[in-house]
Amino acid sequence: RIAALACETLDLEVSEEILTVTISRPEVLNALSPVVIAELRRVFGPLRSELGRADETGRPDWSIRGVILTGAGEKSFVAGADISVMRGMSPAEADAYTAEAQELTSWLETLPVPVVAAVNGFALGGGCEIAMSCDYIFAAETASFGQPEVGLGLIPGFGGCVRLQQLVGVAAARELIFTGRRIDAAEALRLGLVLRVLPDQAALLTAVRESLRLVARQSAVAVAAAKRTVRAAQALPTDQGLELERSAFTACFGTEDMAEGTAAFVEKRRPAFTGR
Ligand code: CO8
Repeated sequence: RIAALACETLDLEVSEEILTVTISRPEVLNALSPVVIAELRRVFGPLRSELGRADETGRPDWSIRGVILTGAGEKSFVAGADISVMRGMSPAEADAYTAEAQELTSWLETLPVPVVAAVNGFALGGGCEIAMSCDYIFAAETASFGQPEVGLGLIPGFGGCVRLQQLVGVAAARELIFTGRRIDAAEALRLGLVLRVLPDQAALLTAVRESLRLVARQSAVAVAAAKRTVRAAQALPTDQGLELERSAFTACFGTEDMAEGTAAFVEKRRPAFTGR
């Protein structure tokens, strides 16, 4: 149903339980206009509330086990917010635009399945920021990253001041944001912004798909609980994080998947998970 959504700026494809969302405005290096943000919201809003939800028979919807977010073409992932549109905005319009965009990044973080950014080229400004709201980033060797907003008289407004320091530490985040300089994939890997670098776009998409195929073999309900717990723990002191983890861990003992996964281990067979 998601793949059938008609979008002007997104290509949607579902294959082997993996949804690929390709931001496609190649003429402006896939810059994020308000239309792109609105269309991403139309995809991820419903997906967030539907995935994992049980139907009348109690069967949860795990028809999508992972999402790939990428950009069309080889040159760019996303070259930031659309500067031509943004420059005409009033402060009130900019506030509404950023509120919608920021909420979208929270949706990506709270989607009950992993979202992986496949960064094929430029990931600048809002492009770097949307990638950082994914669970992890794989990049092609030709990718580059940066927060160039200060060169436009702006600051990162799509989560960059918050998430970049979580990934690379506060000093590196400050230096990148204050200078606006671009870094290549190798430096992004060294800093911890990127998890893996692949030689080209084809290898990149294969590697991301492989990672999500591995996820799809695990218990969906356990992966969702793990994603939820890791995110919540980021904002908590250690003791409270441990408490939260314990209660999420204990809750797994009430799932069919825990009974199945542990039985399969003892019986030396592959588990047949139902996601319940
Ligand atoms: N917005 C609008 N148009 C763009 C953008 C952009 N962000 N990036 C590129 N384009 C357009 C260019 O204007 C050009 O159009 P045209 O052919 O009509 O002249 C076309 O894309 C191709 O770009 P270039 O000719 O510039 O290609 P180059 O290879 O020479 O350069 C660069 C590529 C280095 C990526 C260069 O285009 C560039 O610097 N782009 C802008 C990068 C940038 O500053 N991004 C940050 C924007 S601000 C931001 O993201 C704030 C986020 C916070 C709010 C988010 C809410 C969603």
